Amino acid sequence: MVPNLLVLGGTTEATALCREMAQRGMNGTISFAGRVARPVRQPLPQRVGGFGGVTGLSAYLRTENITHVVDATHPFAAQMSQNAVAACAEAGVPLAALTRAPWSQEPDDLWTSVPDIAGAVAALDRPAVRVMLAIGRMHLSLFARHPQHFYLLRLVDAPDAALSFPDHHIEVDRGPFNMENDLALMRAHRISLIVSKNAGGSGAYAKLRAARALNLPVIMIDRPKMPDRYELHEVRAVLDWVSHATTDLGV
Ligand code: 3Y8
Ligand code: NAP
Repeated sequence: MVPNLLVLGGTTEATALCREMAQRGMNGTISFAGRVARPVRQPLPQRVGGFGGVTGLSAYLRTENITHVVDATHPFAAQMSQNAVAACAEAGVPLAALTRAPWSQEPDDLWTSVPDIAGAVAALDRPAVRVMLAIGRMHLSLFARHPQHFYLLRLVDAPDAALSFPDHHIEVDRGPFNMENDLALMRAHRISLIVSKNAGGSGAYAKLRAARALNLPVIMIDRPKMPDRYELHEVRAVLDWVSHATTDLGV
């Protein structure tokens, strides 16, 4: 049986995997939720939009004759990862997650860890500061509870409606980011506090390097709990798994 992969994408690692698969002439499709207007062009065929829950995903696996699923979604995409575990079990398709280790605090880092986004909102219940809120768009409205702050918001797409923050600046940009730009951004807006998800990987780490250089405190949001699944951390390990998992299927 020739492998035919479904890569659940949306991360730097997913893109790297697709590039390697294309170079090897492997069959596969990368999937996006459709969260942003123009997902980055990928070297494999791509599909955009939800599957329709677990049943939709397991039906997709069958109709598209998917032989392996690689969940290379972001560590905060917990619902997609849960659905992938359930759908692959239902359809009897091998699943591996391509994920990255969480960032750990360096000696000069000034982190305060909070368990989730609500924890980050609660941590902003303080007199006015100038916050770089670099957690995207999906949960912004929760922070409107603290209008006393100035917010530097970094978004992949310009918002289609006015935001309810009285004092904010929107930076429309997509990563991967670099330290020089993030340093300049924090200086230009006189940032005194950063809010970040513990995304891991390299694409979003620049702001933490910049925060360290400027001795700025960071509210670090811990990752949501993930279901038990087979986890890998390197593209090469995924490709090895595909060949072995194929063999395990006896063909
Ligand atoms: C649609 C697909 C690649 C993938 C690149 C990575 C790195 C750059 C850094 C900051 C943090 C944030 C955000 C971020 C980064 C990579 C990676 C990563 C963080 C794209 C992409 C999609 C998304 C969705 C988007 C979320 C948002 C989160 C912006 C593509 C560009 C903040 C996560 O407007 C929205 O609705 C945006 C939604 C989910 C989190 C949120 O809650 O708003 N990612 N990001 C995916 C889909 O439709 O399935 O165009 O490439 C991908 C990338 N974004 O191939 O190089 O691997 O993490 N993405 C966070 O970490 O906090 C920005 O500003 O410092
Ligand atoms: P989520 O909350 O875990 O998933 C919500 C629903 O979105 C899923 O049930 C599924 O809908 C759909 N979905 C999610 N990822 C999908 C994918 N790759 N392909 C097809 N459908 C998908 O997901 P999220 O946190 O909104 O993340 C959405 C996308 O953005 C993912 O690709 C993720 O890798 C990327 N991303 C997220 C973050 C973040 O901070 N959350 C950061 C960077 C990149 P159905 O139930 O209908 O199938």
